[in-house]
Amino acid sequence: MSGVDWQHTVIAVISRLLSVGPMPPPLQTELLPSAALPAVSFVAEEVVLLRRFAPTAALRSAIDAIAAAAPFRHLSTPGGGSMSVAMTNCGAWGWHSDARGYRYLERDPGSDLPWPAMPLALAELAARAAATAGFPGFAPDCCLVNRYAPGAQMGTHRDFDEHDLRHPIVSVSIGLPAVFLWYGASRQGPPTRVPLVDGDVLVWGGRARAGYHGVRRLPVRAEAGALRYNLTFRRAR
Ligand code: MD3
Ligand code: FE
Repeated sequence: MSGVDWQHTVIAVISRLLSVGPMPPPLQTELLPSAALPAVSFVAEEVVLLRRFAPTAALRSAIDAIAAAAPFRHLSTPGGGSMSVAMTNCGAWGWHSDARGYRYLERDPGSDLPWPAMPLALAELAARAAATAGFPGFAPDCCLVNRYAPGAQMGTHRDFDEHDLRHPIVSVSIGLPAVFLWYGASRQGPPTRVPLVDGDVLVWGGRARAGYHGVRRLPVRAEAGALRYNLTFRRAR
């Protein structure tokens, strides 16, 4: 990574910490070979990508333990469909969708038990990622676990079921690669396509927190049994 790239990153993170000055122009990360990617880069203003930041072998064990207590489910949408992504949660609050709408619940409706506690190592990883991206003091109370089989996708949407949108969101990609689609303030026009691989972490804060986004359909042909998981750490309340 060049000295100029580092200056760019350091100035941008410090300027956000101090809340002064404009953000730098986005880096064209899609155009660079992955070996040349800086550890911290900007997909857009206030969307920070931390390449290979997360230790995913340990996270897979954590996901297995969460799913043993609160099994993955394909939730229903208010419109009557079924989501291609299977979901579960850990933490004090869990995101849920059914015919009545989208909301956060303290118990898993599948079992009526509280969601499994968020492992301290997960909360610490999310806080460390947020701080690295320039959002110190993040204390998530929800980790939504998304499971993508080949052919699964997440349509364009915004996340606004959380109480206070000033808190950032931290997302961790695990397993099969996927293409994250970033539309920003309007869902019109072509999105920024961000290829995500195992261990990549994205942090959204500030105005980006309210942006439109989605995940492109995973290719149907994949190695048998291969899956993608995404952890999204949120402050729901
Ligand atoms: C950007 N998940 O769970 S990363 C979601 O990869 C979701 O599973 C995707 O979108 C996934 O809602 C994308 C997470 C993400 C979550 C919330 C956001 C990205 C966000 C809120 C604002 C902007
Ligand atoms: Fe989302």
